[in-house]
Amino acid sequence: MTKIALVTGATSGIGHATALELARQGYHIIATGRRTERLEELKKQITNVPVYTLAFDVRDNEAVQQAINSLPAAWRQVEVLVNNAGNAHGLSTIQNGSLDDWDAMIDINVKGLLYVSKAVLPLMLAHKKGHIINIGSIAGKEVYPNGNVYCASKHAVDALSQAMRLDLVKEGIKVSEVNPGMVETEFSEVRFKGDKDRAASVYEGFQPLQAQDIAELIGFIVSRPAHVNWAEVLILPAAQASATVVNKQ
Ligand code: NDP
Ligand code: 8X3
Repeated sequence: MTKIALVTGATSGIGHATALELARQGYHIIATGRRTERLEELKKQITNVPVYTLAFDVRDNEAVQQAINSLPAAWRQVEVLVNNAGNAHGLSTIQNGSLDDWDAMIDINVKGLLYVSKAVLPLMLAHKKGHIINIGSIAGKEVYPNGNVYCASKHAVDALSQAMRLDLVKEGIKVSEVNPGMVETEFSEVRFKGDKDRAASVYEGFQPLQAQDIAELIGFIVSRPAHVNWAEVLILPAAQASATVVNKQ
C-alpha cells in the first residue's frame, strides 16, 4: 500500500531532513517550498521512492489551493502532512518591531499553516485517515525578550494544534505537535536577514539540535501503531533548559 507524505518547507533544515527521513521509511514524498532549484536537488537526492514537487508561497492562499488541487490522482491520498514551513523574521522589542516582519511571521507561520491544512484536509477526510504534524516551538510554550511576534505566532500554532485535534478526532485524523528548542538550520540566518556571523553566534558554546534530530522524532511519531498518538513533544538540546537558559561554555 502506497503511503504519501506532504512536507512543507522541504527546501531547508527540518523540512528537508524530514522529507529524507520519511522517504527512508518508504513514504512517497510531496515536497514543497518556494525555491524550485532546492526542490529539484531534493528530488535527485531521494532515489528509493517517487518525489513530487510543488513550488508555492504558503502566504498565497490561491497558489496553495491551486497547487494541492493540481496533484495527480496517484498523489492525492495524502496520509501525513508535516506543517513545517515557517521562520522568525527579526528579533527586537515590540516598540522597535518592523511591521513587515510581523506580517511575514503571522502570514507564514499561522495563516500559511491554515491555508495548507485547509487544502490538504479534504484529501484526508475522504479516507477518514491521516496524520498532521505541526511544527511549533519552545517559543509556543514560553515567551522570551524580543521574541514577541514570533512567540505569538508559535503560541497560535500550539492553540491550533489543540483545536485541530478536537475537531478532527471523530474523522480518524491524528494531530501531533512537535516543539523544538534550538536547532541549527537556516533559521537564524533568516531571522537576522542573511547576517551569517550573527546567526552562527546563536549556536556557539553548546551543541544545538540538528535538523536530523527533529526528523527522526517525526519519523518515530508517524510510525506508531494506529491507536497511538504522540500528541505533543518538546525536544531540546541537552544544554537547553528553557527558551532563555542555555548552558554555554
Ligand atoms: P529553515 O530556514 O532552515 O527552513 C524554513 C523552511 O520554510 C524553508 O524550507 C523555507 O522554504 C520554508 N518557508 C519559509 N517561508 C515560506 C513561505 N512563505 N512559503 C513557503 N515556504 C516557506 O528553518 P527551520 O528548518 O529551522 O524551520 C522549520 C520550522 O521549524 C519553522 O516552522 C520554525 O519556526 C520551526 N522551528 C525552528 C527551530 C530552530 O531553532 N531552527 C526551533 C523551533 C521551531 P523556501 O525558502 O524555499 O520557501
Ligand atoms: C525557534 C527556537 O528559541 O529561537 O523556534 O525561538 S527559538
